[in-house]
This record gives sequence, structure tokens and C-alpha cells, in this order.
Amino acid sequence: MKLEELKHPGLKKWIEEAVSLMSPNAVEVCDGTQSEYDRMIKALLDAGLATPLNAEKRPNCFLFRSDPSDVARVENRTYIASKSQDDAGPTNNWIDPAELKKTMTGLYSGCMKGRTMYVIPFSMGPVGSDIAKIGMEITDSPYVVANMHIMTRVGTKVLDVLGSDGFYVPCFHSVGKPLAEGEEDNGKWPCAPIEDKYISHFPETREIWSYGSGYGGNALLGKKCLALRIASVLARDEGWLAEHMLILKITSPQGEVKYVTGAFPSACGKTNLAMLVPTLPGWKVETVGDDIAWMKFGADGRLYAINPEAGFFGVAPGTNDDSNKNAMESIKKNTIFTNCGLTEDGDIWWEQIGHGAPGKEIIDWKGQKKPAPQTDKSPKGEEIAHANARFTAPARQCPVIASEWEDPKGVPISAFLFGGRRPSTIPLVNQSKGWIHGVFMGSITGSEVTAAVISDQVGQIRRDPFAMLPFCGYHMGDYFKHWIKLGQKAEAEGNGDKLPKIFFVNWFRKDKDGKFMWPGYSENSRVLAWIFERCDNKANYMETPIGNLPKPGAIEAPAGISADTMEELCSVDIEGWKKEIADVRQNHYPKFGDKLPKELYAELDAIEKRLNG
Ligand code: O2Y
Ligand code: MN
Repeated sequence: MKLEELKHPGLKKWIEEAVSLMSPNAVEVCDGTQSEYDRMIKALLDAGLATPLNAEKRPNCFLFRSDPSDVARVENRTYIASKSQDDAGPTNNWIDPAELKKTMTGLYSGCMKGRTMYVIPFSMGPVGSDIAKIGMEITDSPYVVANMHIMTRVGTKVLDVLGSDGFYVPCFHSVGKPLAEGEEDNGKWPCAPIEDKYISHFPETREIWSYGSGYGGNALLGKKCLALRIASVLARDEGWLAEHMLILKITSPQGEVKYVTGAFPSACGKTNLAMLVPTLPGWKVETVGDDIAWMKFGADGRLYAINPEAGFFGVAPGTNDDSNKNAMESIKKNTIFTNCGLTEDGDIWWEQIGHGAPGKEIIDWKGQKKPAPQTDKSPKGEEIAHANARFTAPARQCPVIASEWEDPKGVPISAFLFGGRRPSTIPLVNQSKGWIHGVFMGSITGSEVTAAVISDQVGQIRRDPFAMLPFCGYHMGDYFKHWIKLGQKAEAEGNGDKLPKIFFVNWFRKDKDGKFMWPGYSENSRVLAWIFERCDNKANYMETPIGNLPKPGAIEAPAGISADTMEELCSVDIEGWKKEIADVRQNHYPKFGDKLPKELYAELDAIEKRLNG
């Protein structure tokens, strides 16, 4: 589509200003069609950036290799540029917005020379849904356009809903690598050096400016930047919730349906849980979303959730037929792979894919030929796929996608789950005593840092409240307050009983020999069934100082798990909890200063008193 055809004068002016700043060779407004997607792929093939996979094994699938300096979200280059530093809070990087815009305007000046500027109209959420929001991403990366086609709803249908004066979140993106006359990418992933990368958010003006990275969350601006960082600010101001949560549909053997959402920090198996195959007879679990939930109260006082995304941007290593059969099915066609290995027969491969690589040689994520691994493991430091290698696949291809996953009114939520990778202390499942206790649970969420992340904190618990630490667009103390206020409002309106029940789960408890006590994966369906029944005040439970836990026998033990182990998993470690409370009081809550809601300190005092009582 041509610029002249746009019906929104504000949008046209914004694009014209971007063109004059960034000096692209050409401008294209994306229409979202299959032929446009195919054109992007062709441009990427011609530039030597895409490798087609074996069309018989993986039709319409392509592999990309990014620059080794551009392989993941860059949290230390991600900024919340609110007018006041206090509004960004202690957990976000902050730069004064005027100063940051000056620096970035300098970088954007002429940044698209030799490239085409694409304007991507995209909807986060079903087009036209009351809960959805429109974004407009300007980018010079056809890789971003192709990924946005999968991850969001793109094109003319979005412009139709926008009309001539609709609201959109303006998003600038450039890989930061202009081309000189006659220069081509020639197989080299374009990006800027780390010190020039900026992933910037301007919460007051609802703008996103990204420069220098072409990878994932840094470049696909609908995902973490819009759907979490900017949306969390919109949600605070408009009275709804934008959360880093999966959405599940659970059907009981009696055919009753409930929807639950769950927030888990990275490396806790969120996508696997979202696509779980239950072992519990008669139960069915289906996927509504695997990463983000937007929730608004309906006229009936219940909270309704949509998945703002249309695809999965999942971690490849570790995904196999045992850990996530449904993800493996979802990526059989029409999928973009990034930083995976390439086998001799033109297929992808990664560590823990479930089998060795065929043939004699394999090409690793850096493009180097290596001996083909005989098993699905590689020695540390010699991995074939990057640890953050990804697949981008359409959600509609998931065999267990729920039929209502695109319902514009969303699905009514019965429960929130919070969870983390906690080797000790935290029980298998714990129901909060009420809303504020549930907010307390969310606020102390944390996870053991695993060797999957390069960090000097491996083995330590890193607090990641509501799994939103890298994604909250404002002060987290105010974010906790927002959660408390929503509950109080619902109570005041007589809808307290319609609020989702809140649970904390932990699949990762270890015994004294360091072995996992709970098998996880499909067996988590046993815990989901208990949660499902607790939402109706059924299922046996016992009141404890830390919350309501399953009574012995309330969750049937999976094969190979003894009654003693079940009892340990579902009991209160009083001494461990005293240490937990002390850590929250001394090290965690003080970070939020006087913005930490007094209700949460009161909850901390009450739990401590019960533990001592
Ligand atoms: O590394 C990236 O750019 C992707 S991060 C990501 C992708 C999908 C879902 N969640 C995440 C995350 O970091 O939470
Ligand atoms: Mn995520």
C-alpha cells in the first residue's frame, strides 16, 4: 500500500517525519497478505540471511542466523524514559526522555539509507476487540515484518479499525546499519554495536523507540515493549491488567470448563505448561496463550482475558516430543527458526531435541561446520544451537489451541497462578487466603538462576515479582498498589467473590540429594485439577500459616512418587519460611522504598506471626 492511500492524517504525518529523519530508499505500508510475507522471505533469501529448510520435512520454513552480539533481549540497554525517574522506579534503567530522544534522533538520522522502510499496522489482540490495542511499527527489517506477520495481526484490516483518528502506539525500529551505495547485507545479520543499542519506552507519550538490534523482544515491538511495558502503563491508567501470563483452558471429566492464567519467570517451562498433555484421566488442557494476558472486567464483574499475540516465539533447545509434543507439532510448517543448527538433510536441530543429528556434519548457529552429534547433547560451550535459539510459529498451528483463543470478548478467568523454580521451602501448591495475600504471593515470586543464563548468580534466588521485573513500564511499588486497588474496587462493587482465586505453584522442589521431588510436565495436571476444584470451594485442603495447602491424599501421587514425598511437597517448612520472610523483609521489599504498599507489609507481619504462633 502507498503512503498517499492512508486515511489517518496523524499517522501520515508521523510516517513522513520518520522518512525525512531516517532517509530510506523506499516506503511500504504492510497489507498483511501472504504474498507480502513471501516477498519478505524472498528479500531475505536474496540478501543471504535466510536458509530454506527441506520443503518435504518442513514446508515453508526458514532458518536465520543472527549476529553473535544480537541473540537475546538486552536488559541493560532497555530504558523506561518517564519524565520523573521516580516513576520508572528502582528496577528499571532510566534516562531523561528529552536527553534520550536527542541521542536516538542522532542515531536515527539517515539510519535507513539503502534500505526500505516498512510501516506495519498491527493489532495486539483480535482485530476490533474491546481489549485489543493497535500499534504501528516502522522498521527497516524484512525479518521483523515476517515475524510480526506471525506474532501479531498485521495489515489493512487493522487500518480499517484505526479509521481516520484512532489511537495507536507509535513504534520506531531500525537495525542501525544503513547501506552505502551498492552495499548489500551479503549474509551478514545487520545490527549496531551493543553500546549503540537502545530499547526505549516513553510511558507518558506511549511511544517505543528501538535501535540497533534485529532480535526478538528488542525488535518485534508488539511483544514485550508494547504488550507489557507500555500496556502495563495503559492498564494502570485505564483500570485493567497487562500481565506476563500464559492462559489455559481446563476441562474436567464432567465437561466443566475453567480458564486460568499463570505468571512464571523465564526458564520455568511456561510454554510447556501452556501446551500440557494431562496424565490425569478425563481431564483436558488447551492453550489460549503462552506468554502474555490482557485482562479487563466484564459487565458481569468477572475478569476476561485475551492473548494479545497470534504466535509463539518459543525457546528451541529443550523442546522435544516429551517436554512439549504440541510445540513440536506447531513448528512443522510455516515457521521461522533463528539460531538453530542445520542438518545435512536440510532440517533444524538443537540440544535436547530428542535425537542425534543425521549424517556426518551439521552447521551450528554461527554457520560453522561441526561433526553431527550422535545424541541430543553437546559438551558445554560447544552447543550447536544458541541457548536462546527460537521458533516463531502461528498459534493456530498448535494442536491444542482452544477454539475460543481469538474470541474478542476474551475468556473469564477463575484462577491466577504464580510460580518459580524453587528448590526448597515453597510447597507444590498453595492457595492464598484472599486477594491481598495473593498479591503478596505475586510480589515475592522468585526463581533459582539456572546455568542457562550467563550470570554470577547461578544457584541463587532472584526475585521477579509477578514475573514482570523486566517488563513493568513503571514503578513496581505502584504496580503492586494497582493490583491491590483492583481487588478493593471489585470488593466494593460486591464482586469480590468473582475475583480469580490466587495460587502459588512450585514444580522444582529438590530432595537432600539434589533430585527433583515432583516429575512436572504432564503430571502438573494433578495440581491443575486440585486448583480447578478449589475454585469451586471443593477439594480437600488444610489451613496453614502460609496459605491453604492440599490435605494428604487430595492430590493423587503420580507413579513412582511415595506418600511421604507427597506429604513433604504439600507441607509447611516452618524454618524455611521464617528465612523466606526475613529475606523479603530485609532484602526485597526495601528496594521499593515508600511505594511498597502498607498492605503488603501487613501481610508479611501476619504470616510471620502465624509462623511464630
Ligand atoms: O530473547 C528474546 O528476545 C525473547 S524473550 C521471550 C520470548 C518469548 C516469550 N518470553 C520471553 C521472555 O523473555 O519472557
Ligand atoms: Mn515471556
